[in-house]
Amino acid sequence: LPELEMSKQSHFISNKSENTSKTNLNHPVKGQDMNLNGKGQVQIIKHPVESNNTYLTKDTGMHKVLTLDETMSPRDPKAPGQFGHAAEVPKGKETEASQRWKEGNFNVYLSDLIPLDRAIDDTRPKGCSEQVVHNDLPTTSIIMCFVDEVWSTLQRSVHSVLNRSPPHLLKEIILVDDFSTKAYLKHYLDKYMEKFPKVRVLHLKERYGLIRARLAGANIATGDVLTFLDSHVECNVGWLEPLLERVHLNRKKVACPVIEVISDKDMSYMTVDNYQRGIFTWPMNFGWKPIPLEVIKKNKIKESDPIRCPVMAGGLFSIDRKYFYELGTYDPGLDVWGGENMELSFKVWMCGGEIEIIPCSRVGHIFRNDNPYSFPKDRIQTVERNLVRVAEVWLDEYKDIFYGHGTHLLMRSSDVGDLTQQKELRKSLNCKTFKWYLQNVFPDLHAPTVRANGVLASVALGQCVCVQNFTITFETCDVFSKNQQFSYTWLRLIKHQNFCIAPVELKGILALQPCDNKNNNLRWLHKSLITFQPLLTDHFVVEHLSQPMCLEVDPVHKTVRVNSCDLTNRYQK
Ligand code: LR7
Ligand code: MN
Repeated sequence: LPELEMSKQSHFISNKSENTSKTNLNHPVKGQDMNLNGKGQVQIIKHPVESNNTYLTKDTGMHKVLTLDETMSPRDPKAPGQFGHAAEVPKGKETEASQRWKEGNFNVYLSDLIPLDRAIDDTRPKGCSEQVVHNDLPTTSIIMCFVDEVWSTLQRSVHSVLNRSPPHLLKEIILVDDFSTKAYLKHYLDKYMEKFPKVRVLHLKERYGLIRARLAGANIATGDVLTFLDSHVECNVGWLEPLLERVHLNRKKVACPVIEVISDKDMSYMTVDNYQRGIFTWPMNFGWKPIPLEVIKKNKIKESDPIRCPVMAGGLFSIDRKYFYELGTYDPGLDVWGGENMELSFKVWMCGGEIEIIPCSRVGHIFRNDNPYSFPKDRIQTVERNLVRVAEVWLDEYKDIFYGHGTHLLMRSSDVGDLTQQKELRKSLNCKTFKWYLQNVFPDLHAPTVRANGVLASVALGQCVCVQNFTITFETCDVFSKNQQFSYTWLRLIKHQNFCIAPVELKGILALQPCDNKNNNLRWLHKSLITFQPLLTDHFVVEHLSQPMCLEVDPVHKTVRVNSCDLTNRYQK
């Protein structure tokens, strides 16, 4: 994360017009006291667009992206945190600051200290300020939901949208209060936001969780495009038009800004590396992965070019409102937090859309180590349950990879709710398979449908397990022999065709049973035991998952049995 630099102001459209007759006055008159929390006035920017629309009537039907940011010459350039710099807790206030950390799991004290409308550096890559967009872009509704968000942080999020979005494109900001407990959100929020005609507040009567809260916001939205944001963000200059431009070009594009980092410790605004794709690793953990340098070079990808992403981070994106509903929105069965970004990403790609990161659009987000609000049920179980719903609906035969990577294995049978509607939806939308997604959208994901394929060789016998007439015996190893072929599945079954090795002995011979993914009794662990005895290094055993029993060669009958695990026993290797 490179050190922040003060940016040049040359390419910002500054508002020299003093014309005050306006129809689209979302902002209170300059000079009116907005200081409701004692931290100095908020600078309310009057955009040239409001008084002068001539820039929209160029012959080309296009105009240069509007940056509309007077906060680059802020009222108080010396204020702490200004220009996105790190702020410091004053001497003697350290205890207070550390006590207040838990209000939001970040430095709440500093958030209260820095201006609500502070300037941040223009971190857009080269070329962005010169980019042109259509004059007839769609309007957008901003939807921000929150539960017990820190007041100054919520205000700053709203002001950054108001100050840095072209007013004619900003239809409304919908604040969805997800049944917060804090008094200021119950009583004070509405009063403060009344001053901004475009801001609407929706108080939910019970805790909906972020997924259903977003849906409640979407249901009352009137803009052409829905733009979802977290409630602890700062939108950077020119952030909105590049997102709307993509949706305008193709209504099935879902556009995400680059998410930059607002430090939880000192509130500094830090830019991030370019060329990052949103990806996931098993078991469906979201992450970032850089595009390899040779790919960038070969394809002459510019820093400002949109980046197609297998998945989105989740919190910040623009989507055509009607398209969002055509897709069936989110699975409303997802609870509280987590997994919804995977769900929407798979749905978009597999059902004909695209997900892109737009480098010319940048929004800062406070990254925290822990959720600052409580979960109605256990947090981990909530997220896992959501992910299981996603896996069951979207992953097809690949879902076992997901199950095989986590503790999800045992979650499976537990209640994840009814999925018929979601499965029907997928059918009625005629969505493509997960296999298609892997081949076309995320080819670099390692996704073999089984853990391993091959033979089961006994070190002691120097022979391989083979299946003849439904009995298990040994013969000379032959990797091409069909009878010796086994696969070891993600659900830990040892599978030969449709039969699996079971820890049950019939007449001294280990049984083969029809495979059943739900049968815990069929699961085995392929364990590599590293010991300090040279002969035993890489001693592989096959241990039953729930009983402490290992597969063992019965040399007399030339078959396999189970016995208590014994590291020194060569017949178990
Ligand atoms: O019950 C809830 N009700 C809510 O309204 C729980 C949360 N919320 C609100 C909350 O106040 C916040 O504004 O929902 C928003 C997101 O919650 P966070 O900020 O606790 O989530 P996060 O930033 O830790 O996590 C990311 O993953 C989430 C998974 O469900 C959501 O998709 C978040 O929007 C998402 N955030 C981002 O994508 C920002 C970048 C993070 C990364 C990578
Ligand atoms: Mn967040």
